[in-house]
Amino acid sequence: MSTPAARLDDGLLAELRAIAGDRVVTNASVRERHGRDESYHPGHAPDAVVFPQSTEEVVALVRACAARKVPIIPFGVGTSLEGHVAALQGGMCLDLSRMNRIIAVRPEDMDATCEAGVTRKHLNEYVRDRGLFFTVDPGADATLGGMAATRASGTNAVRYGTMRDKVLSLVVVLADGRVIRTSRRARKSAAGYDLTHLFVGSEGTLGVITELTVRLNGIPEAISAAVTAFPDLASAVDTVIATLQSGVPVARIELLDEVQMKALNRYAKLSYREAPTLFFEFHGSDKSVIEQVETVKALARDFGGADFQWAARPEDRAKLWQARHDAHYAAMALRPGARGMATDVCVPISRLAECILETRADIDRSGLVAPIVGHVGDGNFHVIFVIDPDDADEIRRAQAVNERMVLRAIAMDGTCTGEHGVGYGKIGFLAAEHGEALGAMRAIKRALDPGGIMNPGKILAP
Ligand SMILES: Cc1cc2nc3c(=O)[nH]c(=O)nc-3n(C[C@@H](O)[C@@H](O)[C@H](O)COP(=O)(O)OP(=O)(O)OC[C@H]3O[C@@H](n4cnc5c(N)ncnc54)[C@H](O)[C@@H]3O)c2cc1C
Repeated sequence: MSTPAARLDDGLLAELRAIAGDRVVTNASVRERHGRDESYHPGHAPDAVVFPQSTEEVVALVRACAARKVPIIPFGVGTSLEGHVAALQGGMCLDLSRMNRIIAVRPEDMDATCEAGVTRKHLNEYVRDRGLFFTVDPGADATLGGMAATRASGTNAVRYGTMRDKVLSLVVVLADGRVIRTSRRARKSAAGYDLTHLFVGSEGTLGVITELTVRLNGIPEAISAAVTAFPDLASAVDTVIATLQSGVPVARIELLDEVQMKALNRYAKLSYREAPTLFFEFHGSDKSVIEQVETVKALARDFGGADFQWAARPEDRAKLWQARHDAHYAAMALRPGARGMATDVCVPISRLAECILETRADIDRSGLVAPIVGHVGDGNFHVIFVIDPDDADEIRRAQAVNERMVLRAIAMDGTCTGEHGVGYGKIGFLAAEHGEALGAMRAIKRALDPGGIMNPGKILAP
């Protein structure tokens, strides 16, 4: 694969300005903000940030960069966690946030077509009055384009699926400026290669997503949430497995370990028990929610879960889930001045208890501060290492625990990342996970981006 060496020079800058005018920005603070995500990975500022307003503008901007082999890094709102938006070789950052029109909502088909810069909260506010919601919830108010590009999921994927399940069709500007639509709106299709799912999870390395059609769901008649603490991590995870095996269509089932619960209590002035805890949410009719709750309550009791705290009113539920979504920032607050190194793995559910327990023991042996939280219904969990960014030894120890955790997950037939993606942080693990299949991925990259200009240095090492 050829490596783009070209920098964005004054000649190209003039061309970009002829296309997008004063929406081409070279101010240092804007460039720096666009070269880093929410992770601990060092940022790399792009040479310019451009804010396109239409697919046609994206085409013109991509063509201008492609002609000079200048890198292009698509950008949503920068909430990714593995160094995804770092401009490792400089180039043009394409910030899609001004492409934020909701083009169509079709209640009868339960889908919506949006520009890539629409955020999930924006879409949800827009469709709520029609009794619909967009289910994928990674906590952060990310763009749909960024969520598709990272194959994001989050708390209610256990019931409703991830971006892989929710994206019906994409409009993509390829690395040479050609525009493709990956599929029609039909709920299913057997017509040719599945390009939609090729671009979902491609992290800006194959093209720029400018438009998405996503599936929506009906807002359930009844929603109820609950929190319950367990004597140890194994009992909490066993409750998850028993819940899934019993067929209860639980909408959310989240694990927070005792370190995370302590962090939450301190951060949000709450008074939860500082023990491994499960957060649940149940969706359905009034009758079915009551049935689900009773079943799970009985299962949890078998594993020592006690003191179910219920939240049926919307404001109480919002408070409960806010506490869950605050997990990252609560962990940071355990050590003022620290930075978060968030990492995730995912394993088959039957290996989840083993993987979490071995990882918890490894963290404890390392002497690091690192809560575990997880979308455990999917076998997915996160470790948030709370590290001193100036302490090289501490960073090294955290990276070593992370590496052991990832290799443990892969050895259990799991993956190095269930939802955060690869960026450049997890790039070193893909060979262990994919083996020969990595060669097929390289062939796809070469075919769609022969100049290697699309977000270079991500997913595949140059
Ligand atoms: C506190 C916190 C908690 C989180 N929890 C979760 C979680 O539970 N589950 C989860 O899945 N994620 C989680 N995330 C990460 C999640 O927010 C991001 O991965 C998100 O999906 C990225 O969207 P974005 O708009 O911020 O994209 P960015 O971060 O701007 O970009 C992400 C990647 O997508 C590419 N990209 C962006 N837009 C486009 C486009 N239009 N076309 C092509 N490529 C594009 C970029 O080049 C980059 O590689 C969390 C993040 C934070 C900060």
